[in-house]
Amino acid sequence: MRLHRMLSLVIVAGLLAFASGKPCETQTSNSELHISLNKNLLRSLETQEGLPNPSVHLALRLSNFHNLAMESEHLNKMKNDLHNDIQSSLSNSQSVVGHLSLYTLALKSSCYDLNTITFTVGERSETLLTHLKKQMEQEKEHIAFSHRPLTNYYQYSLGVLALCVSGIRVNHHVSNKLIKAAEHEKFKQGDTESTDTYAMAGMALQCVKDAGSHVQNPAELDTVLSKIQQKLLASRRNDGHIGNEFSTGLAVQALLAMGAPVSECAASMEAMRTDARNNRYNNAMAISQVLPALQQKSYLTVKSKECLNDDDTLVLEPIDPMVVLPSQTKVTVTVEVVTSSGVAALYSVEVPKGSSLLEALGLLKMKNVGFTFDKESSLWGPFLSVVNGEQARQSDRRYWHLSSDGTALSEGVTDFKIDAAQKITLKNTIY
Ligand code: B12
Repeated sequence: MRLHRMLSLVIVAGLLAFASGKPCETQTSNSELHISLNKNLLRSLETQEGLPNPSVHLALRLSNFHNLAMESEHLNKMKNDLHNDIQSSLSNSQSVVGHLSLYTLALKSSCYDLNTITFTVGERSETLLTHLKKQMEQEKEHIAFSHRPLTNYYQYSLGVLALCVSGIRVNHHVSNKLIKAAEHEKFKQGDTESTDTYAMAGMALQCVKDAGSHVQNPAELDTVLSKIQQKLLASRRNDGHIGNEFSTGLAVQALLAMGAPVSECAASMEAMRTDARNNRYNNAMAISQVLPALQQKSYLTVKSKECLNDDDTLVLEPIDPMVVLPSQTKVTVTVEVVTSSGVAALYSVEVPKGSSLLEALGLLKMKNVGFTFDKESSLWGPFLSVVNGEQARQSDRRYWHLSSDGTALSEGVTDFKIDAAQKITLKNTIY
């Protein structure tokens, strides 16, 4: 009889836990894998060239494990180097909504007092959040005028999210533009839908809903949140990835934030764990979007972050520097360049098997056959911006699209490795 009562209690407790909607929970502990990804992120702080990456900081702070000394050193670097970089962009009237938002989220994840962070542009000194609000106003005006943000809807969503988790009431005209864009399916990258953008918009709008902020039409907000959830689930492939392996982290974060049931995330979590074990996530930026999801967190959790009793157990063991000698085996890469006017040129170069595409392009350039290129740095690494003297950049709404034997690459020039003979196409594309 007592056993029976106990069993009933267990079942009721189980049902309650289920009903209370702890979404996407996984039974088994995967701490070891998480620690290994976390250590790789920490190592990236030591090896990363260029600006300190706020997305990496955010992921480090959201993790269950920490090396507090390294995190605080990184925080200081951001407050100097990233801060100065943003300040000079602001002085040049550039839209840097994405960087401003990630910087805000990173500071907030370290429980830093945002009101003490200011930028001086011209003679005026204003807080970070004031600048972010102003930049979002400009983005909103640009959407009203030309039906697209100055940057893109991914960054626009980051802006809404960063303001919202910082406790700022997002102007309802600003959130409304995002609601309308999701409703009218404006989140495209070329002709394909951008899963990453749906995910970021989902987190942003969920935050607006949770904050109880004034929106023009609350029912419309609910409808659009379900639509985003459906979009994400509809982009789930048979192998569990949502979109591709690099959007799955953000997509799971968004589903978590929106309270999807367990069954809807388990396969995607497993797909990311398999990717991680197969070293698919080499890029620190990729890890920074995946690790929070694997630890069942989302960027929304920044809102309630308290920074009390943080673990401080992560220690980086020194690793022997591995000298990787170029492979003796050579493979032939054909490079096709298609300019904006549609003119195509073909080149060919032999490269050691396993070279990155960047190395291959470098070797081709050295052959002096008329092929040249240039790149710009970004949080994901080098972005190919000029080929044969022709620029394709954000300001022109063009980019050099990369594909191999007709299939679009899912990585950039440094991460994509040449393992077999193939034809790489660089096509100046409008978006
Ligand atoms: C918008 C976007 C684009 C736009 C950017 C311009 C714009 N204003 O809209 C365009 C269409 C140009 C673009 C192009 C590409 N993209 Co893209 N892009 C994104 C997206 C959705 C948001 C980026 C952003 O604004 N971040 C916010 C700001 C604050 O960060 P940021 O680093 O300063 O942003 C700049 C860079 O990210 C850069 N950028 C955009 N994409 C890529 C890709 C690579 C490899 C690099 C190095 C830089 C880069 O453009 C951003 C704006 O200036 C991300 C999604 C994500 N999860 O991050 C994918 C994403 C970064 N892109 C991706 C890819 C694969 C590409 C392409 C390689 C696709 C292709 N086959 O050609 C090309 C880049 C080719 C090149 N020339 O080097 C992948 C990268 C995965 C990886 N492991 O490297 C992502 C994660 C999408 C995905 N899930 O597959 N992209």
